[in-house]
Amino acid sequence: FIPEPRTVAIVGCPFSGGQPKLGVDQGPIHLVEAGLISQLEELGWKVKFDGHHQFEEINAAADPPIGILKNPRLVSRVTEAVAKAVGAHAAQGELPLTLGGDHSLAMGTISGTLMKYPDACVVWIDAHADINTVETTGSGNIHGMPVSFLLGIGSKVDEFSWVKPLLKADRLVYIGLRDIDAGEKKILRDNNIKAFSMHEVDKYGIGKVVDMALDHVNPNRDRPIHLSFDVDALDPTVAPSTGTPVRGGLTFREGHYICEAISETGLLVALDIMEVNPSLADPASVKQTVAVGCSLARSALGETLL
Ligand code: EXY
Ligand code: MN
Ligand code: MN
Ligand code: MN
Repeated sequence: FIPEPRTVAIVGCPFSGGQPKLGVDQGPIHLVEAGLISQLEELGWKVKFDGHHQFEEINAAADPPIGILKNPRLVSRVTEAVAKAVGAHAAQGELPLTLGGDHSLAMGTISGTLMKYPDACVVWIDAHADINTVETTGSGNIHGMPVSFLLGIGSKVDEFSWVKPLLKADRLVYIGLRDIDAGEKKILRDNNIKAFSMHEVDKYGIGKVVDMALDHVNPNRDRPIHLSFDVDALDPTVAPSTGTPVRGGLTFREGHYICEAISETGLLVALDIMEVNPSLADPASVKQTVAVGCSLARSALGETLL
């Protein structure tokens, strides 16, 4: 789907409004400063980067909660801008690589991908399902909700009317889950959404899990793939600098294997690296987490071990 010369467009999103911890907005800045652009050029990609996105600011006073949802206007406007940016890069045949920032951004990135590729499937790598609705969210943090908006489940919020329910439940698959709210478990069951938790990773091994995941969303290996990778899917010993770490996660190799296997399909059209928070944990842990974010991106974009 990506014509030669293969071009990756970096969409740097210094945004933290989908959750309460400061610092995740610095994730994209650290990833770029760690040398991500030259690393991707070394893999043979043409890299477009015109600076991190500047988002409109809406102060808290002008953005009171809607129901339980926190920062709703800010999250809506930022993610709508991201959808347009990602959609425009995809329309030009470029592969958008969105650097977060919190995972509410995926409401924008996946909307943008589906504008250009309506039959795309989504592979969501995360400790969490991020599928709470307005009815089920306990926190009101929108980074725990983007998938429900993309699927069009739960009651609608006017502020988010721009999000079209373009994602079908059978075009979505999860790997790495281990911290799912009760309401989310019911949503996954009721909508027949395929999910490979850490239990299945332990049971079958990551190779078989990725095969099964792709067999589900992409049986003929002909649909475009959007890979949305939350670094908290990795074990906290591997990616410590993230806002909602959960023990028992993917190893370094399991995380990279997923990216390599998707790269091998030749079907990747968009990539998100999300939830790197350089203000959490000690400097060595920050450096390690940022380096892992870069190496996941390289693996997804074709870096091989041999
Ligand atoms: N399920 C919890 C909530 O909805 O607040 C935690 C969500 C964490 C989401 C992180 C980004 O993946
Ligand atoms: Mn751009
Ligand atoms: Mn997430
Ligand atoms: Mn997560």
